[in-house]
Amino acid sequence: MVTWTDFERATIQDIFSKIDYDIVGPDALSRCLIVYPWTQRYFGSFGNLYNAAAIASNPKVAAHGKVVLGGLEKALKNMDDIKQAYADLSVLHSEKLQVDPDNFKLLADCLTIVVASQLGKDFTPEVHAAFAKFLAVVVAALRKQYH
Ligand code: ZNH
Repeated sequence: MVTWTDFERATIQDIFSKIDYDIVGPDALSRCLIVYPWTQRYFGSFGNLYNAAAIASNPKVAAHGKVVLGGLEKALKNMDDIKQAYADLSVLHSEKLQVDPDNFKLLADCLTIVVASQLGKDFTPEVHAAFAKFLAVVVAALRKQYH
């Protein structure tokens, strides 16, 4: 059972209130596809992922980035039981999409970088630590239904 300090709760809420969903989701997903190109294999239906410029301007990548951020919002709203909130999403990634779960961490790292660049000096080590914990719980919940 994950427990959160008041600081962590307030910080996670604050991060989500400050970031621009329409930028962070698309930027994090496109960064993941560029930096870790093997993650592209799951997005065969997204058309041209030929180079960094194509990925960054691909409307399907942008749309899916927003979907992923919507997924994070679900975790935000269910911080006391992210595993339960993510049960169906975990089954989907495992059984239907067959995404290698190691990739969740890679996308989480890209999310961290993009959020850091949006928050600037507000992304202190303490804020970073709270966000890292949140993403670790999200990644663990996504992995939960893999066996
Ligand atoms: Zn995922 C889908 C979330 C990661 C791949 N996703 C999805 C969705 C969501 C998500 C919400 C939708 C679902 C439905 O529809 O129902 N993801 C998510 C999150 C994360 C993720 C939150 C982390 C953080 N994914 C991921 C990765 C990958 C993926 C890493 C790879 C690499 N997903 C995916 C796919 C899909 C999804 C492929 C499907 C898409 C379409 O549209 O088709």
